[in-house]
Amino acid sequence: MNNNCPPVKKFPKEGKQYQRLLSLSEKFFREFSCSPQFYVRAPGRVNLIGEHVDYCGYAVFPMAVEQDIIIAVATNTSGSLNMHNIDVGYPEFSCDINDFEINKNQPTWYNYVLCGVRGLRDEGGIEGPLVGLDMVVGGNIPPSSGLSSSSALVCAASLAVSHAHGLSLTKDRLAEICARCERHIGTQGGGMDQAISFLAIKDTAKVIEFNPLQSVSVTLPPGATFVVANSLAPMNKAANSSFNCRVMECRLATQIMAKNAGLAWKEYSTLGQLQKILGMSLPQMIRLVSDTFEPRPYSKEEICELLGTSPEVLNQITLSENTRHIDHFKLHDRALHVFSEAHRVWEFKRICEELSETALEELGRLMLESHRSTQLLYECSHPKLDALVDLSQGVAEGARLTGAGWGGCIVALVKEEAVENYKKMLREKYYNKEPEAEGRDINTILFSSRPGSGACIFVQ
Ligand code: ADP
Ligand code: NG1
Ligand code: MG
Repeated sequence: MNNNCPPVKKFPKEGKQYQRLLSLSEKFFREFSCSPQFYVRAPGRVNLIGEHVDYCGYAVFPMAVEQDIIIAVATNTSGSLNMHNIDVGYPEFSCDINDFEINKNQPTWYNYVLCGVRGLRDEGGIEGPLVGLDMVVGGNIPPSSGLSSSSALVCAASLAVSHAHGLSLTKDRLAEICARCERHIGTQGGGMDQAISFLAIKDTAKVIEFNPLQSVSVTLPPGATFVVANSLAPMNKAANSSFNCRVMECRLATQIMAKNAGLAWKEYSTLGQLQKILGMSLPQMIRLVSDTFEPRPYSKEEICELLGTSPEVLNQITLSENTRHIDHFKLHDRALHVFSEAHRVWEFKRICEELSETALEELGRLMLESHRSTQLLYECSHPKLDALVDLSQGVAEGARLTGAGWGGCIVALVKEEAVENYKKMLREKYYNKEPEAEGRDINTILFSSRPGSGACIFVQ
């Protein structure tokens, strides 16, 4: 193993992590009558800025959170994959590790594990059949909240398969394989979640670029605290077509602009690819969007006319299975969001590096602009997320939805000395009035987050 591979760490001797590993080990013994051979851990993430741009080929700015998925693992000789979960809400599941189907219409928890296993089976370079695995999964990332619990589960599962087969895959390679894995469950995401889960380094956020995957650590300004607040409106991305519809709207905008530029439109699928070939700056792309599209929805027939193609070809070349039924697409607003958000990511990085006296205010302003763009142009916010962002104004430096949206969490930038006051304000004005918060431990739904470390393996 080298430094580029997920580190193998000694089983901790005390602390919260130790307690969690211990309870996984005990449950493992109860279910399988033996001890786990090793444990894998993959963290969730909070994206600070750069939303819905990764699948368009643009850089994002996430940091790993402390919360994670841990899986206790041992090989078996039966060739089966047996999964249990510490949380009894996730029922046990078994299948043949070399012969299973992933049901796209059913985003049940074990399907995410299967996505990770499938990714390694297809691309890990394992010769012959996979060895059977027994697993107990335990996680503390709030699910369906935009903190990427699903990808943490996928990444942990693939790391389990990789370690069980003695592979030495680098973090980059694992991130690339896992970025494609979740597509087996239907979501056409871009790779941010998997990249940060493997590449995160404690105490720094990362700017991550794609095609090829590259990342640089960025130190956040001193005194900047990022507070995550869960709106408690859940959103399972794989359960409907809203997420993929946005991916397709960006793809359709790309193809129409490519066609207008005299390019072979079928060869272009991301706005980033198009920008590159046109050799234009982001502000120029923003102007091109306004010159090309009107802010109204375009019907599928009209899009076919603009591309000079038929609905059948569009279904086949452009649209995902779960977006073929959609008859209207917004192109202007979606593309405008992507290009302006991509620009904000570089601005955010520049401000972190230049560290002027007004850095926190400037970062906060970008975060608020980003939120308004997701709310008004990308239409992926939720009234509860908007309420949290509005409440944050004046107390936090800025706030925005994080992750895919349509529910889930916001992230707020708060000056260190204002954090207690900010949390108190949200407790009084939001959580005390929110029925879903009743009986919940407030520390699991409203918490400050420091940049955490990336995926690893624990051995005893
Ligand atoms: P997000 O990635 O934003 O948290 P998703 O909707 O993409 O939300 O994924 C959430 C799904 O991930 C859950 O419905 C569940 O199937 C799975 N999941 C999350 N945490 C766990 C866990 N601790 N154990 C098993 N499955 C989990
Ligand atoms: P979450 O928040 O985990 O649903 C999704 C995508 C990301 C990215 C963000 C929006 C997956 C696995 N994740 O994240 O790639 O596109 O939305 O910025 O599809
Ligand atoms: Mg997810």
